[in-house]
Amino acid sequence: MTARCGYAAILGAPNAGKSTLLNRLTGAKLSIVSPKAQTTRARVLGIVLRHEAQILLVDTPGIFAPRRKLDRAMVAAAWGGAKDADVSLLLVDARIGASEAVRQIATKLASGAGRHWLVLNKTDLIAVETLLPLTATLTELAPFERIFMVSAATGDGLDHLLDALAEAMPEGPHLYPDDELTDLPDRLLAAELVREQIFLQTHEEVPDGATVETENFVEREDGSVRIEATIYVARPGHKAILIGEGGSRIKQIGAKARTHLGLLLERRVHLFLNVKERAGWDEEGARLRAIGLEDPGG
Ligand SMILES: Nc1nc2c(ncn2[C@@H]2O[C@H](COP(=O)(O)OP(=O)(O)OP(=O)(O)O)[C@@H](O)[C@H]2O)c(=O)[nH]1
Ligand SMILES: [Mg+2]
Repeated sequence: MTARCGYAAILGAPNAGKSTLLNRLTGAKLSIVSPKAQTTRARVLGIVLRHEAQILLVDTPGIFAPRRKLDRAMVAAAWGGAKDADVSLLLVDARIGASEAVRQIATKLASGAGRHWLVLNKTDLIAVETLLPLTATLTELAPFERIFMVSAATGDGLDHLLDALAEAMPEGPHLYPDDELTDLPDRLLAAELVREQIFLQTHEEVPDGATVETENFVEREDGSVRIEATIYVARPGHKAILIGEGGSRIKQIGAKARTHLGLLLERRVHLFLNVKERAGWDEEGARLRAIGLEDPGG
């Protein structure tokens, strides 16, 4: 068999299940997931080996109407993911269907070059009869080459999707070692897992206004790793919420993040968290670059 290797970008509205899909397909928790929209902020690469093909899956931030500089950088990163892809998957939450946001993304995707596939997700939550009319509506907006119905949560339909992706990858040598899962540095994975707990343990405004940066990452002689991370919050009140009564919240955030990180890095982790107030961090180029985004300017 010939070696194949290529990029498949996962695009869609916020909360469609893009990161859940990436994690399920790679079998690792590479991209953070939460029930809240706009969880993913930068591109996350997941490397999947299927038959002779290396499929480089790119999870992207959900596409929405941007406000802050941070938002604009996120949306630019999502479309950037599509630009370089051999196949772009439009992932749609089948329960929500052809919302205005989904229609806009489908139309813009269709106007660009490359191959576009439609993937209806969360099929575990809805009646099958609703899928055909939804497919008809969306294919009218964009001429999708192929259509898949999956559940990223249960794994339904994913074997079929992976086989199709493997076949669609262009011939060529593998770009990454086959046993690698991602190109994300451990420091960034650590910061992301802390951010995930902020999404899961506090309310909308707090995670939306927070960013996490790893300041120190030291491998110790006993094989464990010592990590110091800073959480920046945009609003004064948010620092107190994150710390919680007697430090209880920040302790819980750290404990959960440490467990997930230990599993991912396969070693013992000592995690120390700092919370700092920094109004306007979401307009700062340096803060955006620290989480893997490009400064969109302006
Ligand atoms: N029932 C069900 N829930 C799902 C499925 N896929 C994802 N979810 C849930 O949908 C929510 C959003 O999932 P994410 O993977 O974070 O969505 P996303 O598209 O990456 O979201 P953003 O990063 O904000 O753009 C989470 O609560 C997931 O558990 C699915 O197939 N079935
Ligand atoms: Mg995501």
